[in-house]
Parts: sequence; C-alpha cells; structure tokens
Amino acid sequence: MWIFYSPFHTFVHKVLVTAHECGHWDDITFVPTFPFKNNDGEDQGDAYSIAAINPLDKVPTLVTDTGQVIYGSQAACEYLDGTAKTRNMYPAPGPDRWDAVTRLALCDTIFEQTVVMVMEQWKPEDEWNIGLFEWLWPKFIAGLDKLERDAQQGWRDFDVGHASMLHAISYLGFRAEFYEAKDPLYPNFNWRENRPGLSAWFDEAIQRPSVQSHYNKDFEGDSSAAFCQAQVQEILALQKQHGTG
Ligand SMILES: N[C@@H](CCC(=O)N[C@@H](CS)C(=O)NCC(=O)O)C(=O)O
Repeated sequence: MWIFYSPFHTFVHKVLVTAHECGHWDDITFVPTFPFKNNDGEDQGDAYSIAAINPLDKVPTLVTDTGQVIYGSQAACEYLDGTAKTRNMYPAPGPDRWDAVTRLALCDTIFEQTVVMVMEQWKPEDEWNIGLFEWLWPKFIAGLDKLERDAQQGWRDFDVGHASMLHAISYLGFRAEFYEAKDPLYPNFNWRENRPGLSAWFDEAIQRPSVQSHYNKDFEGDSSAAFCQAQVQEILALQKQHGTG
C-alpha cells in the first residue's frame, strides 16, 4: 500500500503510528507530498498534486494494493486497524471505543485548526485575523485540560485516540517552539504547564517503537515531485486494472 504524507518528522504522525502498531510498516511505500511547497520563491505545490487520485488533494492519503484510495486520516487509521496483522488500535464497541474515537476527534480538530493558524500567520502580521485565534484557543485549552484530567485517571492501553493526542500535542509544541511568527494570544505557549499528568504520559508514549519509527528523524526516502507523480501514475494504472478508481 501507499501513504502520501508531509514528511516533516518534527511532529508525530498518527497514521504512521497506527500503521506501525498494526504491523503494516514494511508493507508501505511512503510518498512525500508537500501540499504547500515553496521552492526558491516559486510555489511548487502543483508538482506534488495528488488531485488525480484524491479530489481534496490533501494528505494523508492511503492507497491500497488494488488502488482503492482512502483519505481523511480517520478513514486511513480505520483501514489500517481493520486489516491489522499485530494488534488493534480501536477498542471493541463500548465505552473504551467511544472514549478513543472522541479523543481522536478532539485531537484531529486541534491539529487541523493549528494548521489553519499557521497558514493565517503566513500573511503579514497586520493582516492576521485575530478573531480566528480568539475562537480557537479556548477550545484548545479546554481540550488539553480535559486530556490532563483523563491522564490523571490513567489509561489501560494505547489506542487510536492516543496516537491522535501525540500528533496534535507534538504539533502544538513544534509550532510554539520553532515557528518564527509568534502566536498573537499565547506567544510562548507551553502545553505542559499545569498539565503534569499529560506531560508524563507524553514522555512515556513517545518511547513507543511506533513513534520512534519517525519522530524527530529525517525522512530518508525519495522526496522528489517526480517520485510522487510516478506513484500517482502507478495507482491510476492499478485502478484501471481493478476497477477501483
Ligand atoms: N481532516 C484531514 C486534515 C488533513 C489536512 O489538513 N491536511 C493538510 C496538510 S496538514 C493538507 O493536505 N492541506 C492541503 C490543502 O488543504 O490543500 C485529515 O485528518 O486527514
């Protein structure tokens, strides 16, 4: 199978964590895709377009060996779990599952909306829509505080909601520490402050092999646009063969 994704390993990717936990790691062709790539002032985004296989032209996008395209990280995680070889990341239907998928939803939203904030800050500072930050921050803070209360209770296992937590929290941390454009409301935001339970859980969880598989490690494969487009062509051919397009 293929996973098209942004190979920035300065944060944890939940689809990669899920793939690793479910025993699929060695079955995946990783395809670097940069939806917003900017090379030497020239926007090269189109060179990495995967619109031919995903109408949203977004990453992550998973493609099965028969060319079926599964997009939306939640759908990709569900596929990986439904075909797991080693363990499952979605608990059986019941309170534990509803808890896991609710944390998945919470943290997907925090991640996705943090990306929106980052994009807002690509504009000149006097054009930032401060209302956007005022709308989002209370949700992020309340969400992190809820996770802190949950962490204090403790969890029995590591599920897809936890993979999503690592994704969102590591991205929030990365944005606060390394982005030049500082947040207008929380310029030095530290998610760990007053959240000792969540902080301890995070430090332990990032030791998992599924996280160590990529977190803070350079991507070492082919990240050229030519490679990306060659994979898209291969998938289109497969779709013709299997009628999966
Ligand atoms: N809800 C989507 C969000 C994915 C997403 O926002 N991807 C961004 C990059 S992090 C993207 O591909 N953006 C390109 C675009 O919107 O054109 C998911 O969970 O898969």
